[in-house]
Amino acid sequence: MNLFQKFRDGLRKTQQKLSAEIKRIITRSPKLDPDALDELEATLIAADLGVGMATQIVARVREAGTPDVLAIARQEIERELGVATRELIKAPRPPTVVLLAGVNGTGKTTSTAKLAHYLKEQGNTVLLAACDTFRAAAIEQLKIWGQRTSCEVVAGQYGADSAALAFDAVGAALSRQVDYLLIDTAGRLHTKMNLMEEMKKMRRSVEKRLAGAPHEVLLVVDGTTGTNALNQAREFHQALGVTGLVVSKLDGTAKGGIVVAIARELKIPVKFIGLGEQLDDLQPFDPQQFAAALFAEG
Ligand SMILES: Nc1nc2c(ncn2[C@@H]2O[C@H](COP(=O)(O)OP(=O)(O)OP(=O)(O)O)[C@@H](O)[C@H]2O)c(=O)[nH]1
Ligand SMILES: [Mg+2]
Repeated sequence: MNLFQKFRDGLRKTQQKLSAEIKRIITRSPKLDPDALDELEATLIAADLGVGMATQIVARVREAGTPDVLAIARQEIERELGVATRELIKAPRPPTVVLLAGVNGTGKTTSTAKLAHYLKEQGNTVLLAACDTFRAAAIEQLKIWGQRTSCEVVAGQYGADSAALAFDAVGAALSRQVDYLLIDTAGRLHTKMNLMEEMKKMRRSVEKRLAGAPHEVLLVVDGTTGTNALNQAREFHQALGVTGLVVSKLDGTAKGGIVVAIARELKIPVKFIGLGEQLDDLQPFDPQQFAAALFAEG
């Protein structure tokens, strides 16, 4: 399946809702009178594209005076987000260390596994670190993913110091000469200062073991939580210096436009999007393909 088809399938809920609503608006008012344009704006906002993006699309539709809303929306999104795929940062010398962070249940562990799968498909060796030593069964969960992806997992005991474990995991990645080390961490609310401090400590301890690491700090946000994801991203970024976002669970929502709002409002690139629960459901974010899939006919 090509990337467009994957995006298309994963974003089906959002796409179908947008397409049906837009069709209804145009059928009722082919010349798009002011009421219809207001309705169009509300429809775009309801898909979580953000007020700014929605206003911009509606302004262009008004100017153009054509009912080809889908094409205009695609163009505007592409223009806003650019066309390039955002690649994962690679260390000048292996291992590349990737730290995954986020609030509880956003999809960190699953995304860690999917990312391992993605990197292995490209011929890399990958080591996983189970630095969620807090939640019951978190270590076993990552070990199962390790088996499924044929990746070794560095793990400790529950209650162990996650910063010390991350330090050791970097050491293991160095001595085993793997290409990538992916560090799964415990879910934490961005408003809980002590937990954010713990995360900062983990970051520092990774850097202490290997200068320049972590090369990527990926924040995993749940795409179904709408604008909450934006607030989380701001807080985590301030504390940790987030280098990229993973927006998960876009297959489970009709509000997939949130990716556009996030990419537009934060100066942090969306690197991957999660479109399902299987290993190959994490896709590099390609704004052009995304826009085409979101505003497709039918
Ligand atoms: N539909 C769908 N489900 C997803 C996606 N990503 C993760 N999930 C599901 O979301 C649930 C939580 O995923 P986890 O990876 O355990 O989340 P987590 O952030 O590690 O959770 P904690 O470690 O408890 O904070 C699981 O049931 C996953 O299968 C996705 O892209 N689409
Ligand atoms: Mg987890």
